[in-house]
Amino acid sequence: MTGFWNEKAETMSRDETAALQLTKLKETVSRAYERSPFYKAKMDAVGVKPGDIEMLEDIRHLPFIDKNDFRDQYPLGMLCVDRRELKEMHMSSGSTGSPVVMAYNQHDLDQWAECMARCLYMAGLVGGDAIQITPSFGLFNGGFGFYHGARKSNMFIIPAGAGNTPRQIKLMNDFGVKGLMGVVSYGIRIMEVLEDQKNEIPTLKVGIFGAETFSDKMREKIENGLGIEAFDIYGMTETGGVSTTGMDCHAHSGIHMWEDQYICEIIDPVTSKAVPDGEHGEVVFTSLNRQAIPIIRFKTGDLTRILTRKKCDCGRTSLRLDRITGRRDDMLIVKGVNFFPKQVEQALMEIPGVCSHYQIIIEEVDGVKDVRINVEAEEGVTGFVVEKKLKEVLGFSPKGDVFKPGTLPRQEGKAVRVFYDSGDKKSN
Ligand code: DLL
Repeated sequence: MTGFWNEKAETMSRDETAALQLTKLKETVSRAYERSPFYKAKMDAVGVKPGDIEMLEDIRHLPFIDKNDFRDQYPLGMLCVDRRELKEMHMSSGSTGSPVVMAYNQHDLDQWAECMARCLYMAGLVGGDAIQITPSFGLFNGGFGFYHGARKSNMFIIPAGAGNTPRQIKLMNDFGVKGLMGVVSYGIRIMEVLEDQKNEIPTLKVGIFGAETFSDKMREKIENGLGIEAFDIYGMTETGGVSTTGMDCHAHSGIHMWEDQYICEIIDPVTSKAVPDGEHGEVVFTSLNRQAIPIIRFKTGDLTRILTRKKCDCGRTSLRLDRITGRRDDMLIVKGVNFFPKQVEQALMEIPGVCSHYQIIIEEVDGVKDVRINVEAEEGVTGFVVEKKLKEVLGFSPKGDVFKPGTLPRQEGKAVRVFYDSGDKKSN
């Protein structure tokens, strides 16, 4: 399908984008400074005033914020509008500390719906199509994010929420669902149950997944298992939720960032200095069109790179981000080798007969760390095969244990892949 949800916004020239960003940046910084004691104190501490923003590059003089600021300002310390204007809130708890809250006035809900509507249209879903939303409807932004965008796009919404996979499959078949929305691990779950049932969903054409990293191989597996084209949707509580920071198009050559809505910078996670396009680093977002809780230079913790600022084959002109490698705090260091869970996944998925569920166990004996990989696989796949493949990819040999399909534990919501032998677990 060709065309755009918002042609003007999605195809503007680089110069037009830059001009719009500068105007919106000045507005956002002024509003934040005038209305939020939090932002005023932040800017005063580094001696920057809104009037100092004269060109886009001046963004580099503004201070960063991060998750800790959100936590310290719990519940509504960062608010820039009257509390009585608020219409909705979402919250992420993460694994540690106070929760992160994002609040919305009507303008912000409209902005969220606009970002999602662009994503849905980009995936080939149009008004009247039946879509099933499987992330939970609650404080997690996933369920409602898809909902607001699908309402704006006039779709037929099946708000299934999380869990009860056999019922999800029945609903998709009974109502002729064309688009499935979910966190990546739930896409995998549906695929497994379909396989067990020797069932299929003939009407299903499109899957939109995110909230977790997934390797290209895993994407391929999901596409084949569900008979769909899978899209990688990005977003987070702090930017305003799923879809706000973009999705890939049919060309699957990077995530189209909505640049009229956000400025994206990539910085070195250690020095916080900007890195050139193409180099990996931490993603930093500044919102340009959000009122209740704008974000200015929010360090996401997510690692990736800017692939290109060139026009895409689809006609969109926004910069494209590479798919997310992992979070800064997900990087594992074992025997001097740094790696991300996604690399382990990519390697495992290349072994014929290996299924989609795995665990990375970090064991520590006498202060020395080691890794064990538990993976589900068909008969015939041995621990030796797994170890050999991982050695090729990681450069050292973790122990590999093979389990029968369906025997490793599953979680609802985002999957937990990394476990520590003390019994702690770390989500990724
Ligand atoms: O996970 C929003 C979402 C819901 C996205 C449903 C896609 C689908 P949070 O719970 O605040 O919000 O978690 C945000 O999840 O900083 C990334 O680390 C990770 N994440 C989100 N999308 C992707 C993705 C939702 N497409 C955090 N690929 C972010 C990899 C992702 N990681």
